[in-house]
Amino acid sequence: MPSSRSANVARSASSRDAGAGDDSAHVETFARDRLPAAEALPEFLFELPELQFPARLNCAAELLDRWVERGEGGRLAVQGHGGTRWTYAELQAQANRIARVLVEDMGLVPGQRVLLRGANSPMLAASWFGVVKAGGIVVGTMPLLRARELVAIVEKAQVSHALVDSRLAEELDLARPSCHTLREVRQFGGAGAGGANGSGGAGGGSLAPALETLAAAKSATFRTVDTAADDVCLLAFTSGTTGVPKAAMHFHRDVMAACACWPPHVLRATRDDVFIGSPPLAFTFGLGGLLAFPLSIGASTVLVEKATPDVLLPAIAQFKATVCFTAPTSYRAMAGQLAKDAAAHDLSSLRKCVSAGEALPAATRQLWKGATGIEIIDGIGSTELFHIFISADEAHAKPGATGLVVPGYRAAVLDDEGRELPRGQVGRLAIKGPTGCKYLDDPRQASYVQNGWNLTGDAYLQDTDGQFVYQARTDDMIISGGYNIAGPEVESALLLHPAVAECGVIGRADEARGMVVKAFVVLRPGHAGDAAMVATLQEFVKQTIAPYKYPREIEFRTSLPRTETGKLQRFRLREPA
Ligand code: 3UK
Repeated sequence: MPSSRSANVARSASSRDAGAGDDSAHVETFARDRLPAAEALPEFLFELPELQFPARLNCAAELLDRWVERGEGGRLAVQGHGGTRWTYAELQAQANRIARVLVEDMGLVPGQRVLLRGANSPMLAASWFGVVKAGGIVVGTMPLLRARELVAIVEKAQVSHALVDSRLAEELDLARPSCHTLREVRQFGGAGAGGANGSGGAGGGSLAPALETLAAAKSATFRTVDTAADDVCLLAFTSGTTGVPKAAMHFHRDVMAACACWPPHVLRATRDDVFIGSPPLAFTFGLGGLLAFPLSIGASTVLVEKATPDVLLPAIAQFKATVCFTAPTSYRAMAGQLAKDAAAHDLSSLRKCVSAGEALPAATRQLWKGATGIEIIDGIGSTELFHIFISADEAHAKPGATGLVVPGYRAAVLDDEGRELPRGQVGRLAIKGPTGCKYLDDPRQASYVQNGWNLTGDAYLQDTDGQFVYQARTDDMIISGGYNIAGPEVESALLLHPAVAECGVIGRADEARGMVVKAFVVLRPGHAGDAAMVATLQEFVKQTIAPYKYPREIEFRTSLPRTETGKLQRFRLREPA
């Protein structure tokens, strides 16, 4: 640890009421010291009775230990590739062993940041709980991140420890020379994992024994560190497009608050449900939907690696999954595959489907319903607020709208001066609730949080039914010839045309009109991207929505740039080809 940091820790430890692990000799207050100042925080609402949290709370104890203590340890908790099936007791035992490796072999002290890296798997889930049980702070990383992005994360979070799936170790190995705070790295899932020597597999330069080998030698018991409800347990990095990444801090309480709001009020899953889906556990959409939410009700989860649509469909059938979490484009692609061969996959177990990450086009909702009979539960969430705050269950689903505010939260549409707009008018979406934005030491806190509201950066309107209707990211509104045009509305119109597989709409700078609406279109197989198709699609949009919104330019592509979380990267479409 650099000496400047030690000095800082010493100073803050004496000046602060240490939260985590009062029973431990030493605690790092790095995260606590870098919380936004009180006046920069959003207003927090804890009105619901289920949001009355005790002062001491460790979310791993709530989500995992509790079931074993209650005699439910024999219930199935998590499944994965290669036949892994762990009960709550088995998952707890593995997490306990990993916590012991972290503390006894790797010297972890509560409050230190532990980088986790791996595709979704039972071992990644056990590692997540191992860190949180030991009072550490999880720093999740998206599987596709490159060395330079990992360096930025390690620096920002002052990461000292890492647990890495050996198949993703290479980029971290490349990053290592620039990661001065990173002292202890162990790999899991390698060829030697669980064996006697266990070098940790592929990643060069790693001589430490594999995590599984170290864990196997430990006792399966571990006393979960007694943390404060407002100790940080997670740093969730936002998928920002430029510059220094932002780290959204989440308390133990935030994880449990998320479990208490959207899941019981909108999703309404039961303890017999089998959850499955695609979002990585490094993304809070995945962490909630595929780990915290199922375990909060004693249900089970299937952690599938790289759950692209062609992997997810057979996995739903194989595991008889009942609740699915994925992004709109994934539902669209899966519906396309089912249209080709409906009998190829037995989806009869599936009963609830959740979409988030970007707006769900009405056409995609319709296609999925046609293919499966299931009405998708759409929901908007964010990394800053941990999970979904506006959503609609099957009965309230309204094509083209995101839904109603989730119990526990308040939502408003504000004008540029921060005044609430009447229904029907487009403005900035503003949210308050039990969770809220707390960036780690970041001036950008002041743009996300204003006057106690979390401003998500989305342009929305509230319709006469109270439903919130997404327009666009506020930066993505297209202003053309004096009109405001929301790209996603034009995309939704294009997606209704049978020749369109995928599309993205942006504003291209234009001398005469300020911006012109430009569409990038991926056609379904068997259609030609020629001048006739351009004219056909333009005419189709004019017949579907107000004609001035039609795309004056259409460019055909074979694919569109997307993030790992399924979001269209509009900024990349704006770059000159
Ligand atoms: C957009 C949506 C319209 C919107 C997320 C569920 O996506 C999540 O978090 P991110 O921080 O992005 C947040 C932004 O994504 N968005 C997400 N869902 C929708 N837009 N309709 C939707 N249903 O711009 C929002 O501000 O990556 C989603 C749960 C947890 C999450 N972190």
